Amino acid sequence: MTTDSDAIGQITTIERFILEQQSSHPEATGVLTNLLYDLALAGKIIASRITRAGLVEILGSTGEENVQGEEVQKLDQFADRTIYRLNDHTGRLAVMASEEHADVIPIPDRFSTGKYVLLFDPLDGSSNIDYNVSVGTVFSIYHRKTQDGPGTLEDCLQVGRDLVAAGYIVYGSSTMLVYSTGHGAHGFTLDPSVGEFLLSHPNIRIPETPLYYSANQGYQQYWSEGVRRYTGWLQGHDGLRKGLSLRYVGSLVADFHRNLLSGGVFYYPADTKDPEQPHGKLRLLYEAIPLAFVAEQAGGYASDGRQAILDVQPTSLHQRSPLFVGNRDLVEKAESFIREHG
Ligand code: AHM
Ligand code: MG
Repeated sequence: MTTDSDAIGQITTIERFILEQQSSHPEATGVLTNLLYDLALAGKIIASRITRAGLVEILGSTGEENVQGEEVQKLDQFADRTIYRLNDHTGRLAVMASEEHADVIPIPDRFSTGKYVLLFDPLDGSSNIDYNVSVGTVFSIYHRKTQDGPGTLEDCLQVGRDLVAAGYIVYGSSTMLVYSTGHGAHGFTLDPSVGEFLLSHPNIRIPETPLYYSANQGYQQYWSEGVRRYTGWLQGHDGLRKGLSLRYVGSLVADFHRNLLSGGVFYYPADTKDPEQPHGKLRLLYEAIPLAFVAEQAGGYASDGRQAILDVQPTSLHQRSPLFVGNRDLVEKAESFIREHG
């Protein structure tokens, strides 16, 4: 990671940073600024609930009331509902879509619609919660394509190159928010004592010398010849270079975030283990595209093995895609192994 030395020593809240970025765009109306700020607020609310996750059995289980008299929801439902409720009434959005919902989420009739579209995975990797392992929220923002009225599916199925902003919040040993509006990728760490995200990683650049590769090698038998050979290459089997170390959390945001800061590649390839999911597990709209955007903004690259993720035209809301993301040269190497060996 490289940082702007100028910024070190200064304390910049995410609110100030977003406002300063807006001031370099005189045409900006502030709507995007407020939308991003509310996503940061969602992150704080979700983070505070996650830190109490282990107390669920003490405080009450799902469907019951906890000691504060609140209904205890599953955390992914809680995260989904939090993001929805912060955004349904603001007049900024035409429509939303979430990994937790089969269809697009309309803005209720009683509220006005706006010019942006918000897509999100409210709590990715939530199966890790029970083990106190990091999870994340991923979000993408587009301009609506339809002119006015309620937003539609067409507004949600946009190519990643048209993104206005994207980012994620990782709930780890600290809570961090990383986002980009197409002017670099910037990271903020939540100071829980004051409840503010503070700029900690300005202008993130993926280090040129990578440290890690990340994939679920337990599924290697289901991978194509090209992906298996690529894995051998990452491990240094050709003897030309030192192999990379393996790190795999099994929580996409955490795996992506580590490799963004350390250099490396994450991949979840197409596999044959589930004939219903020939394109692998990860969702193009909610996971692959937003992380591809952040990766490119940090000097990296993301591919489905054949083409840039950001160039793929989505055709359905919950479409799955293979994903290779990280240092550009490592991802391009995956493409070349797949071109040659399938
Ligand atoms: P989810 O959206 O149901 O949480 O699943 C996505 C998660 C990712 O966070 C992670 O990269 C992947 O599933 C791990 O899958 P696997 O257990 O097959 O390695
Ligand atoms: Mg997910």
